[in-house]
Amino acid sequence: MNKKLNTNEKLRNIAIIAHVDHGKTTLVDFMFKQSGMFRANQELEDRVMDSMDLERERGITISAKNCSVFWKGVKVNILDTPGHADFGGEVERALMMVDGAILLVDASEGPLPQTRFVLKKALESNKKIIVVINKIDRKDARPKEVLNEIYDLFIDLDATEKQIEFPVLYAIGREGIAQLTPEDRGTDLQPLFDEILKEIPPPIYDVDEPFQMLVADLDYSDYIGRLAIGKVAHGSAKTNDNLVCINEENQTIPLKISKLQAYEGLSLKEVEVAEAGDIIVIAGIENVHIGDTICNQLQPKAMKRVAVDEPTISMVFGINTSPFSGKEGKYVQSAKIRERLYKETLRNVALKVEDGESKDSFIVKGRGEFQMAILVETLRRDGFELSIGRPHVIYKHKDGKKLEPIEHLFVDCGEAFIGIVTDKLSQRKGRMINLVNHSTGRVRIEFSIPSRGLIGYRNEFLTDTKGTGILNSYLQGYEEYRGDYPLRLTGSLVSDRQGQTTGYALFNLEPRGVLFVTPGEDVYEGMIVGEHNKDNDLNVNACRPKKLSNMRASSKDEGIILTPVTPLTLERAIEFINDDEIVEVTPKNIRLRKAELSAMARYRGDRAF
Ligand SMILES: Nc1nc2c(ncn2[C@@H]2O[C@H](COP(=O)(O)OP(=O)(O)OP(=O)(O)O)[C@@H](O)[C@H]2O)c(=O)[nH]1
Ligand SMILES: [Mg+2]
Repeated sequence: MNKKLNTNEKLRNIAIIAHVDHGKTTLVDFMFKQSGMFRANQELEDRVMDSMDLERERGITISAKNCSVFWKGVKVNILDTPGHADFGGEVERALMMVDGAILLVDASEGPLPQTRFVLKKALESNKKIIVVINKIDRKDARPKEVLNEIYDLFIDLDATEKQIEFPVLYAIGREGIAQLTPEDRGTDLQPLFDEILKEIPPPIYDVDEPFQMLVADLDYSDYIGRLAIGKVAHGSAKTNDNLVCINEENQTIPLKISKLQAYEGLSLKEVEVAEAGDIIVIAGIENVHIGDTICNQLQPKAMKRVAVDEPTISMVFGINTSPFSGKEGKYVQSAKIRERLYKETLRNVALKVEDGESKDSFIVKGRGEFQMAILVETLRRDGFELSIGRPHVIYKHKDGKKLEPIEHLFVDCGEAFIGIVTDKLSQRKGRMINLVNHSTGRVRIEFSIPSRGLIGYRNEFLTDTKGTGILNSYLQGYEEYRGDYPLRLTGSLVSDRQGQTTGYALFNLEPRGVLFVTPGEDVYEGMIVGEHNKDNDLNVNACRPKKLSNMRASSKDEGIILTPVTPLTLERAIEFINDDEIVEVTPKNIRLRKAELSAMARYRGDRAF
């Protein structure tokens, strides 16, 4: 083929990738501040890219976001990505748009499971990597060893010789400093910016090709409708241009660009012309999906669709069928929930939604229970009421065998906890593959364990290790099903009636287990009010009043001191429930309940969900 390739020297597109909390968003803050995008006296919030409410509250990045800075006359588009394993789909999506990546590694923690995942994705798509060993200000920083571990990781991932010759920088992201050796005393991020301009290739395009762009992200604006985001592969486009969109079925759908935007700093700016290599936002098409190609009408040519990793867990979402349904939320109908869930899949490549067995239920598939919890939390804040079932892993079948997803799990904990951790993980079909004792009082243990064994384990692990243990895992692949084990060793305390809880009743229930409710809460028959400390369910009366006198309201039992109740978070609720239980979610409350509410029907063995 006769290709006339050219490069756009005025542009660089990079993604920042790392394990969770290694400092990506903080580094982007300082890249902003130092590139002069902000006036000297302008206040910039910390972790400005974490703009969603949930991100700010939890201090983590959930969705990948784009921004741009100018350095020495070159526009650098920066994509900040999440480091939590459940949002790995966002990283895959971000990598579709860039020519290189900054791999950030904590100078003390070294490469962790998600470092491996993101690096693997970046190497597979042949991105140029700049390694930045970050947080060298930490007292326990060990930059030289960490660098060796990074080399080992590259080798382990079968990097080519060229890929292994990566440039390395050392940084204190939180102070906006990068330097070429660990010993230097840097003052700013100039070495990092210079390295980006030098090492990350400018976007390459074919001068003879007309406009072509792979849709890597979608957004929505109430004013201009659906927005398609991607890097212009070849050619250029102007507002009002007539183009086509090629979808997965290879159909071409005509479109007219109603608005063209590009990233400038933190916001979008309308542009006349989109040039080759830039990351742009196109308005003017309603029916567009991630992976589609937007291109010229006369020579429509689809780009290769990027395959992203398959979801590993599934959960049933349904309407709220509790006696309190419709009291606390704005949206309760299945049509609304359905519409909202399908809309979410347009934005999130790692999420799949299917209609469920009944018209009021939907099967949502994703990468982990945390991703699910975040989705449910988002819906809840939007005013939805819904019910959700226990997460299940997605099995595969091959040659008549049932295969299940297996994780490689890294446990870091105090020596004293080796026993309990190993014990619990082997109950869940985990196999120990390595144990390293650093002689510092802490150990690192590696396990190979079915993904289903980790559902519901994280909370237990934190309790078992007194809050000091660290758990990390990555999906290793599929293996033959390792057999059943009991899901939860405890039963539930289930309310046998509708009413309001009393301190008196709860006080008397305390010896039976751990309670989830406080006095004065509305409960209904079939609602779970606590975890039973035996393995069976127990129907209880949580509303029993103390002998009533005229003087005292039944829910105010003076003189009773109850053990404080830890508020139920969504994650805890999702991890807790058994197969015959569901979580009721409303904007105001999270309740646990039996799927079948009637104690009589449960006794007879009827099935409701
Ligand atoms: N000691 C030290 N701490 C840092 C440095 N940079 C960031 N941190 C801290 O590390 C924590 C995580 O920072 P973030 O920037 O949110 O990390 P992230 O990689 O964006 O996290 P996710 O997006 O959730 O994956 C914060 O508490 C930062 O203050 C650094 O250079 N030194
Ligand atoms: Mg972040």
